[in-house]
Amino acid sequence: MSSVPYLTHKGIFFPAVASYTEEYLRYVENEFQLMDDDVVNVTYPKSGTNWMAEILSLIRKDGDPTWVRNVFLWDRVPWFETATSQSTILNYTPPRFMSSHLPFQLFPKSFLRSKAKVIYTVRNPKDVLVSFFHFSNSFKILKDPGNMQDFMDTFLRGDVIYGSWFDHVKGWLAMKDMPNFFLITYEELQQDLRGSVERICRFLGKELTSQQIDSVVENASFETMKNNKMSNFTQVPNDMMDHSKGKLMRKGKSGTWKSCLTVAQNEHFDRVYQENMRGVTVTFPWD
Ligand code: PPS
Repeated sequence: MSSVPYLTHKGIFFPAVASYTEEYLRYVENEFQLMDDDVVNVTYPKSGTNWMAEILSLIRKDGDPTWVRNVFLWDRVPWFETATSQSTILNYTPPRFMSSHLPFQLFPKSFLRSKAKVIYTVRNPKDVLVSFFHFSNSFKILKDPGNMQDFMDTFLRGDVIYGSWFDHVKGWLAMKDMPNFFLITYEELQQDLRGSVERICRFLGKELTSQQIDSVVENASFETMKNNKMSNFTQVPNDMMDHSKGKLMRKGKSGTWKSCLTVAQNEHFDRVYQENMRGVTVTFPWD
């Protein structure tokens, strides 16, 4: 396995590249001011972040796809924990739509004093594992995952960027009864994208016509996003991503873990899941 180093901040790994620094992560947690009209797309990695960013971009523009076809996704819904996004965020015309993979304990403290809205998308962790495994082979700022068994062990220990899936999800679920927090799953987006878009619009207080919602659904579909170079990561520089080894828009399906994990791996995963999720009252589509 390669030894790409990681930055460790408060026990959580981050890519060791210029955009992540301890100083900036401390600034984000303690000084970054969320505004009441901010909307933050929060996820654990590989859970549908870019999909939700595309949906939100389209909702923001009332279904008009011009913005998503002409501006990079990371400029439309910038990641606020990366120092390199700071100027985009400072120059963003409100309401700001931003993304974050931060666990709750590292999220801006100002959130608790604001009415900023968080949309938290969760995905079946077995599909997250598989998606993360493949992405780690192509995204050069991530450690070489080794084989699936190696990576499953690493993932279940939480020794991946942004920490343990279990801690991330349980940390954010503490917010589930707050009026400015919206919980949705990747699987719900898959099963009923239109209904999900309608629910997201209601949460955002945004009224779209039926045709505008049709346009959001059509332009946020896997096929359309896969062909949109502003959203599909094909324009990520080669020094960061080896495009011959993988892509962001890989399968876009639920349940692909079934053909990737052995029976024994699946049983082990289930045991670790049960232990870690004991006491969690939310029922997910995969439970
Ligand atoms: S990242 O790198 O953490 O920001 O990745 P993230 O965007 O969270 O997750 C990538 C997975 O989301 C899938 N994806 C989609 N699925 C269905 N429809 C649409 N429109 C869509 N857009 C992205 C993408 O294919 C990755 O999942 P896998 O299982 O690897 O295909």
